[in-house]
Formats: sequence, structure tokens, C-alpha cells
Amino acid sequence: LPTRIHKHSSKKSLDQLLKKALNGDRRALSQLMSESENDPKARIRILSRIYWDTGKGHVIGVTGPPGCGKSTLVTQMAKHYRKLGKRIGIVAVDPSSQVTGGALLGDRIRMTELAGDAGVFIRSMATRGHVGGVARATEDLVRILEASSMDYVIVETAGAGQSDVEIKDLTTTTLVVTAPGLGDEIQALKAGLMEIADIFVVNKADKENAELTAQQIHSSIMMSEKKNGWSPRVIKTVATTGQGVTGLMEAIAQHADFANKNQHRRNFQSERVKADMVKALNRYFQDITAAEIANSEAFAKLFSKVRAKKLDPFTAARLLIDQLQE
Ligand SMILES: Nc1nc2c(ncn2[C@@H]2O[C@H](COP(=O)(O)OP(=O)(O)OP(=O)(O)O)[C@@H](O)[C@H]2O)c(=O)[nH]1
Ligand SMILES: [Mg+2]
Repeated sequence: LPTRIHKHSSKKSLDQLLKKALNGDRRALSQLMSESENDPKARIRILSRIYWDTGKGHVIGVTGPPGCGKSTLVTQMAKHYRKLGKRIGIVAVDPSSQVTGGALLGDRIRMTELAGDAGVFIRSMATRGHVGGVARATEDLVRILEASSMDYVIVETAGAGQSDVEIKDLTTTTLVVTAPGLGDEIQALKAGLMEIADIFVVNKADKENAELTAQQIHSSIMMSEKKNGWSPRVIKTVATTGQGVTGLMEAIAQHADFANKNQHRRNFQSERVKADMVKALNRYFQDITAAEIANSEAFAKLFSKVRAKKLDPFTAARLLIDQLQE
């Protein structure tokens, strides 16, 4: 574990940390991420420094129902890219582990074979309840990883619905993983996941009914609308042995080519930049301005009026905003 860091580091030490992290120092990278998570001002400083250096890596989302083999598959993918000499960042969003229990620990154990490799950076993130918060925190981590010249960033999410759909915005290629024997596999995918898949993976192909599951997915694809020129692939794998992984990696590379040619990559289109600016504004207000106002004298004055029931909290809030504009 990284050494404990001070909550508010100086600008100078933050700049040094940033420099080290962007040069590939994994320990500095993980400290930088903690700074960004814990200190809103540091976060802004970090993200504003790296903003134009993001969008260069290939971001791959891996989602699907609990226990279908996502982490095992991600480990195989990472090993494949390492053989090609690529640098990889992995963000594992822990699904508060209700179904499999202790999945975070599981991820750590399974990914240890990657842990000693300087070309791989792994960050686990607990969901801490709030879904929107996860997507935001993941976005920050992906940006930091991209800026530190990772060739590939792989994001594993729980497959619980909304967070996966939000994370779709971050990824170039999205894999939706399922496995036979999870009950009604197709039903599990229907909860919003069907639409976001560029590639479907039927993992645990060593089990009975894998072919049937693959066929069901095929027919669902045939029935659904073709999305902007790419028809989703269906690939069978056995993540535990690596069987089928080569085929999967080819499909990912093909999708990356397609995305490059068709400008579906995360680039700096004016729409995206505008959305980023609006998000930045919201976050600035939430994380910094609102807290500063809550600590101000003006707030204290109005609060004493509210407490005396001479004013209600809504009017008080509006008055505080009005004062900002003066
Ligand atoms: N038979 C078989 N078992 C597999 C395969 N892939 C993974 N498993 C096993 O399935 C279990 C769950 O694998 P994980 O990789 O942790 O699955 P996950 O989707 O990451 O799980 P959560 O993160 O908890 O949602 C483990 O015991 C794996 O060893 C496979 O292809 N075949
Ligand atoms: Mg997992």
C-alpha cells in the first residue's frame, strides 16, 4: 500500500508527484489518484494539467453479471497486451460484493500475477453506494491513466445497470460478458447492457449450454437495430485457460480500427469539451464553492435568521447565490 499522504499537499509537491506519475512511477501514480479522490482542489489541479493529454489510450470497458469471469478475463487480456509490450492500466470497480461476496479480495488475489509487472497498474475502487459518484471517480482515474501514457485502460464494472451505461461514455470498446448457468443469461443482459455492447463474450465456454447462450445473443443482435455501422461480435472464451482469448483480442483490435475510422474515439469534439466544461462547473460548485459559502459569515448570518424562523432555507440559499453575483 502507498504511504499515507497529507490531505492537503502543497502545489509544489503535487507538481512533483504529477511529474513522477506521468513518467510511469506506479507508486506516485497511486498517490496522485488518492490526492485526486480526497482533495477537490488537488483534483482540479491534476485534471486541468492533464486534460489535453487524455483521449490517447484505448479504453476498454468490461461489464456483465457478477461471477461471470470478468476479472479472470481482464487478467488474460492484460497478459496478452504485455506480450506485445504495451502498458496497461486496470480499474476494477468493486460491486459492493453483494452476490459473490469478497469480490474485491478475489480480484486482488487473481490479479497478483500481474502485480509484479511494472507495465501494469491496477486500481480497485469501492462503489461506496453512490452510482453517479462511481462513474465520476472512474472517469478521473481513466483520465489520469491515459495521461500517464497507458496504451490500454481496462475498466471492469459490476454489470448492475446504470453505472455501466454511464461508463460507456468513457470507453472506446465495451465488452459485455456473460456465462451459461447464471439463470436467464439473456434476461440478465437485457437490463440495459444489451445496447452498450460492441462485443459480447460468452465466458465459461467449457460449461454446458455455452453454444446455446451464444446463439440466443446472436438472435437478439439480429432483432435489434444495427448501431452506427458496427454489428456486435459474439465470442466464446474460457478465461481460466485462455481458450478463445486470441479471437477476442482480434475482435477488440477490429473494433478499435472501426472506432478510429469513424471518429467514435474519445476525442475533443466540441460537444464533448462542452459537456466536460459543464461537468467541471457543477463539480466546482459542489466540491468547492458550496463548501466555501457554508463556511462564510454571510451563511452564518442567514442561518441565524433561519434558526429564528424569520427565513426559510430555500430563500436563504437563493440570497447566498445572489450575493455571489454581486
Ligand atoms: N469453468 C470456468 N470458470 C471460470 C471461467 N472464468 C472464470 N471462472 C471462475 O468463475 C469465478 C468468478 O470469476 P471472476 O473472474 O472473479 O468473475 P467476475 O465476473 O470478475 O466476478 P465479480 O467481479 O465478483 O462480478 C472464479 O472462480 C473463476 O475461476 C471459465 O471460463 N470457466
Ligand atoms: Mg471481478
